[in-house]
Amino acid sequence: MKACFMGLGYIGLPTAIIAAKEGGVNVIGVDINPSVVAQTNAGHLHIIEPGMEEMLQEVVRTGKLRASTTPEVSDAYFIVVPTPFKGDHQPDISYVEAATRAVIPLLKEGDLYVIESTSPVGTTEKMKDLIFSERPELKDKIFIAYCPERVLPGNVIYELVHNDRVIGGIDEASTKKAQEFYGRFVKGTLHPTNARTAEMCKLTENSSRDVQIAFANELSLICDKAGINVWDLINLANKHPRVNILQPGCGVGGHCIAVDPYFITAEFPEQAKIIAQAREINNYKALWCAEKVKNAMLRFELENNRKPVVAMMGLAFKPDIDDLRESPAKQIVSAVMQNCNNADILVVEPNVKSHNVFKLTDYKEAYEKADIVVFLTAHTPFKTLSWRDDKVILDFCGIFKK
Ligand code: SAJ
Repeated sequence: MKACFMGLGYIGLPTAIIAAKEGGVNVIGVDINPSVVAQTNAGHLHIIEPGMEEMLQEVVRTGKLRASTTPEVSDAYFIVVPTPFKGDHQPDISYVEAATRAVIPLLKEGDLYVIESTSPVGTTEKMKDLIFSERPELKDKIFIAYCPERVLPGNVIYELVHNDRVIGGIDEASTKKAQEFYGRFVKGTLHPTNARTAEMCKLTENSSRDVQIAFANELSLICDKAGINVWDLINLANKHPRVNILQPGCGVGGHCIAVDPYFITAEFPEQAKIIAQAREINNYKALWCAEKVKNAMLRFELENNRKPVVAMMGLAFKPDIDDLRESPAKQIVSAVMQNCNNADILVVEPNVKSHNVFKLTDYKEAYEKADIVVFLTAHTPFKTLSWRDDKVILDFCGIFKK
């Protein structure tokens, strides 16, 4: 079995590696970026994922995985490219289409074609029509399916193998064929459905989490006004056997949860009211946090006749990772720095050695020096610090839960 993975990013590359290592598949990994191809062939992991580089080195050494800028004739093709936005949060499937066009000339009878990229509902059917318009002789002779991933960045090696997956073919034979392939390395259950449901399922999962986080963030805004500790409140409400509220934070970041809901709102604006509102609340929370910091700085200056030293604790989009993509913490730090009037801002991110924009300070040193401490990301080391009454502490991510 030879498989061609179109896209060697945060999902494509780990899936290609695991398919090669655990699935006994000969993999050709394709990326349009020659540097990604060169690094992959050299056994160097260009993404951030603990434990993955060793696995890459093994599959490159044993010849099970090779990277290239062009696809090759295979038995199965996987489209794992980004689906960004164009204009006003309208999903752009042009990369999916370009990757599909690149493999169309290589397809032969009996092949499997799978889209993994997060995609608007109907994308798999669109690509099916594109394939058959170019290669009408393959109609009913190849297998086409949609199979989204659901791995959590930072825990990809485990989750790629153990998570259940949803597999939706354009017909039952396609679903079965895709199940057979994923069964080579997935130990979780492979749930069969149709392509449209599988597409919507991926969008639903991330929208569901976004809505739940928005609920927690909304509670934090209400509690701030009402003089109630939101952490205590949620803890107590969660003692109810059927209540399970998530944690508020400084916004929602990353490339998935803050993005995927727009794939639904763009297509179903009349129906997707809660989903759209959740996006607004989670975006607003970051602006609200930045305003809180600016107000605290102003108050400090008025009361002390000098500018404060401010420690901004955390840049990553979530705890204990070094991934700063689409991070609300980073957005808040930038907003505060733009408005700081020369106040001394110490930026802390213990998971990153250096940054091209921010000069980083050790977390203990920053905590010691600062008049105002702003907790943005709940990194574990921050939890070793003790509460200080002599500082203004803005705890947006529940380090002290005060
Ligand atoms: N967050 C909160 N409060 C919480 C939980 C999370 O504010 O109680 C924030 C985080 O700080 C972060 C954001 O939400 O800024 C997203 O983090 P996350 O851990 O919820 O999710 P991601 O983006 O790392 O991964 C998600 C996962 N989806 C779900 O949990 C439904 C993952 O399983 C998906 O594979 C991934 O998106 C993806 O690739 O789609």
